[in-house]
Amino acid sequence: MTATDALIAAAEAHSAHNYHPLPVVVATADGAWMTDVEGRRYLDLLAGYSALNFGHGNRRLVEAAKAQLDRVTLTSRAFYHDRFAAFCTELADLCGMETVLPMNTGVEAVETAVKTARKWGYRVKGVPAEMAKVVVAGGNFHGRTTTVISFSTDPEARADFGPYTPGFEIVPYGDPTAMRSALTENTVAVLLEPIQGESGVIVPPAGYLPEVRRLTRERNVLFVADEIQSGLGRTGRTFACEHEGVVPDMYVLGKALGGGIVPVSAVVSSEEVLGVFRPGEHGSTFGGNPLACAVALEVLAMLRTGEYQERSALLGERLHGELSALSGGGRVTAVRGRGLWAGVDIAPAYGTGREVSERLLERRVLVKDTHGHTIRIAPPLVISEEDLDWGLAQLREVLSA
Ligand code: IF1
Repeated sequence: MTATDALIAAAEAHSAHNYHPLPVVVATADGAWMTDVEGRRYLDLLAGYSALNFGHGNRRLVEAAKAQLDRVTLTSRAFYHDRFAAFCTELADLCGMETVLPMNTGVEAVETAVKTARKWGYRVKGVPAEMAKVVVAGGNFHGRTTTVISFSTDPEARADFGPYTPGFEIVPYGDPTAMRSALTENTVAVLLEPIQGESGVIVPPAGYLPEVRRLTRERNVLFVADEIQSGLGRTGRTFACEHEGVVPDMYVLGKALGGGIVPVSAVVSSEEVLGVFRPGEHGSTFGGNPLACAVALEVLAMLRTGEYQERSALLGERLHGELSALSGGGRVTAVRGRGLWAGVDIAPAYGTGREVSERLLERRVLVKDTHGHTIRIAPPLVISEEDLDWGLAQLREVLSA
């Protein structure tokens, strides 16, 4: 029995089976590469679902974390700490907004956004108590808490977790007419991914996001953009909304904000919106902790120059150019995405997304399948051109075998 087999068997024996991982056991990682317990190196084209935009073991981020580890790592929000003001100021500045509420995981930030919108609805918009509605899109993925899966349209994410939280309307993604019809005087927010990740990297029709922006402004409804996966350089811009010239009322951020080192998430909005909170009305043990702020401050410094966004845009052209060439051969039925982010639909006759992922694993390339016949490609933004080309060559080989 190899070390890989032994470690997989032990993991499966003592953990809930809420995942079906590929049979690889990672031991170390650096940049765009991970090394398994047998010493085999793999090109990481998943990057922790965009939590690793800056690559594994990014020196600037590791140094920032190490320095903070020897200072203070947790104070709770019962006290201030000396990284907190800079984190909030710099993050608000990156977003072009005023106020930050820090949390840890993405879904906590989504829950915070829903609570904020509801409270704003009651205290500012004047929606009658308990009547607030939030409009979401079919095919959404915003996390896995009970409230958030209450408005999921994915049976796997939702089944047998009821009773579900009320107060959500689901409309088809990309349909402005349906969006317009769904907005009522009790609607407090529209919550959308600017590009739907889990659904298969679904880019909405041009003009959709600007129309949602227009409608929500016209009807005094908060436009909440979940940029947890699409944001922070992934699509070639700081935020995916920028591709359509849209600025939402609220950004929901996570994943790469923590540099792939610590969970860091946040809701960023105006003082009018986030000013609805009074002390004691919301919080989190680890939200905005010194270690999280130290790492996130370095992430923000790296994003401020725009170099990672430009790199994602440039390498994204290479990625989509190659994928479009592949889609001519009949094995790939569709390619979607922006920047260094793509969803690739595999022709059912050829295989499932899982089967393609397993064949790529044999060639030392790691991707993730989703919804049967789609694979998602999201390399660290630091991937070299030659590594990207090599990874795509393996995909070409797998699809032409
Ligand atoms: C898993 C999916 C991706 C997200 C958006 C909020 C969250 C996520 C747009 C919640 C998280 C993660 C969850 C992770 C796999 C991954 C994922 F397949 F689940 F859907 F990326 F597409 N908004 N997405 O993508 O953030 O609480 O997880 O920090 O659950 O396996 P979180």
